[in-house]
Amino acid sequence: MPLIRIKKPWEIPEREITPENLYLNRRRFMKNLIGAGFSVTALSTLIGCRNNSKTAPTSRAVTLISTNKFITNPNFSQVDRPITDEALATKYNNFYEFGGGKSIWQAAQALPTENWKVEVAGLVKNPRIYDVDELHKKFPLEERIYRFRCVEAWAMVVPWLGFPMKLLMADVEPTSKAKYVRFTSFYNPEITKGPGFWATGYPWPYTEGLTIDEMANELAFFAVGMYGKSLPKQNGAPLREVIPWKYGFKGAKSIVKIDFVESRPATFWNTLIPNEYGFEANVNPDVPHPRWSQATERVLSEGASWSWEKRPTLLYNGYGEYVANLYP
Ligand SMILES: Nc1nc2c(c(=O)[nH]1)N[C@H]1C(S)=C(S)[C@@H](COP(=O)(O)O)O[C@H]1N2
Ligand SMILES: [Mo]
Repeated sequence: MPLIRIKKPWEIPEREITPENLYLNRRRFMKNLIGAGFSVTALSTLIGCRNNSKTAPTSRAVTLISTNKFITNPNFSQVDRPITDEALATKYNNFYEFGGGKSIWQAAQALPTENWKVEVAGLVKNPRIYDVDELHKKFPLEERIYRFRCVEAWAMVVPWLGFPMKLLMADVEPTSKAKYVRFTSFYNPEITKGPGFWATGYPWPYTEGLTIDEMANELAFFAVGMYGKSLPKQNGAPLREVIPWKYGFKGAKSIVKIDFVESRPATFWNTLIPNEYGFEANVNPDVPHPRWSQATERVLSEGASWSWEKRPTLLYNGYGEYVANLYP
């Protein structure tokens, strides 16, 4: 006879908890709330209305990429664990522009991805404004199965579709002065108003950055798709960064601008909470986050996160053979 177990109060909220934001909840939340003129009643109403991902229909990813147009890169055709279910990877997201919980996938459908342009500027010989469709044609798409590790200690495995960043670098030709690159995500508070009240005072738009050498690394990838289809909006359509040896927050979604610059750019999380989210942010089991250990990770699965399989965290997320030489 199956055991009927009543859910403990902490089981349900845990899936929705966003540790990346807890500090802010404590420190800024009330301030922002009051600043924005919201009452505590308004807040509880909003939280109560949040959609439950379990009842949501399957992904609305648009299939724009024809399946015979890419090959799986043989160097990245498998990892040490199974590929995460598409339904999980597309329903459990961090995309703060659309809300502070994990169930933002419906809100993210407001992202206008038509006629998307990506501007490449700064210290390059050939500044360009790319059409996303042009990118698809210009750089041969390949599939790469990468481990993904969020700084919050959950992990997944995703078959991304895209092209190595070094191909775009070769096209725009950074000058010798360029030492860093900054990626800027789409931001329009009229559209991305999911979080509304609590995002007040955040350093929008979302930005991230790499050194030039990191960008030129074989692993650094621009994804335009996942699971053989175009990227769903909630996963950062139509173009996002994928940096598999770094924590997930380093991978800006829905990129509109790429700037090559001389000095280290200010980035979203590093500006907000510098002692918790460093610029480099390489996955490292021996460097704990100030609020939790990074020694283990939990494999994104069905059900409550305390029940997910725990695995030891790998240095550089297991990609040391490609990237350790960047950090002597
Ligand atoms: N623009 C933008 N990019 C973002 C984020 C965000 O909030 N906004 N969250 C980051 C974090 S913390 C993670 S873990 C990954 C999550 O990607 P996924 O939702 O595809 O799993 O996106 C990263 N890129
Ligand atoms: Mo994250």
